[in-house]
Amino acid sequence: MSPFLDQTLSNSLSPHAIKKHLRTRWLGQREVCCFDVVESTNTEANRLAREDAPEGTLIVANAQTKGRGRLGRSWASPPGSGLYLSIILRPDCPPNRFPRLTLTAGVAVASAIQQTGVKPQLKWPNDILIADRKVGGILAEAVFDRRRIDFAILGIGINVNTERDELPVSVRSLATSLRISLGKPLSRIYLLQTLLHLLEPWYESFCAGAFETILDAWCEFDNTLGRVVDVFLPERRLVGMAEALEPDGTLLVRDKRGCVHRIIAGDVVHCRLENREP
Ligand code: BT5
Repeated sequence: MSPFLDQTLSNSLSPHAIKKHLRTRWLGQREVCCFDVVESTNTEANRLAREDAPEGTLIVANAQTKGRGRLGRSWASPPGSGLYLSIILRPDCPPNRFPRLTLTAGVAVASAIQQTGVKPQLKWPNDILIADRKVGGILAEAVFDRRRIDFAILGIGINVNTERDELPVSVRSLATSLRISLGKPLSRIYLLQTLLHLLEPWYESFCAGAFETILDAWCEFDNTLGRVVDVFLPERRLVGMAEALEPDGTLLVRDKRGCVHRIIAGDVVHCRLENREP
């Protein structure tokens, strides 16, 4: 039987259960904090990072009451069914490399999901999709000092055993879960351990500046390039063709007049996904 289907582990999110059989060298091997309910694991991680928690500290919750997405949006985090985690990272690199962390984490999340037997895709910059529906998201936040990243919080949410009716009506038509896709419940613990095991070397590549390899892996899961996208920028909206990624992960979008725009932090919607029926 696939260890992903081992139901004896599925709901025991404790430090002991997470560390048992965890095959990483350092990620999740030091401090692990498990909460039954928390507002947001990213908020907890931020607090712990300011108290000098070491790199690799892992914060996991069974449920979040104020799970956060990007740009003030929320992340629905029903109890017991999803993975909601944050990792404290202290990469020794300049602030302009920070956006690459989201793409790096995307590769690890997609690779972990692929091992369950479904085919994940990545939507630039932070969405994990299955058959065009969102199964997970990444929220990377950082505190910078003048020249370096002081610390980064890598927040990851995955709908694992989530049923459609556990999600708010507003996201149901665009969302899915591993259980919905596979037709079977999965072990959250084993998925978490697999994710940490895959993330550790990808993060080390990020720290070593090996972004070309990371981007190549990202492109294997790419679901954005070649599509018409709607980009919500702080001051305007841009519709165009997602043409390419620059070596630093910046998205190039060509508008209908032929002008190419470099998108560093925008909000991309794939046009053909709007107005989907549940
Ligand atoms: C994200 O934001 O996708 C990042 C989500 C990160 C969540 C993790 S959970 C652990 C850690 N602690 C936190 O507080 N957050 C992180 P964004 O790209 O802004 O997408 C948010 C949008 O996704 C929402 O506006 C909804 O449309 C949709 N959404 C919300 N909850 C969802 C869910 N459970 N499944 C699928 N889509 C969802």
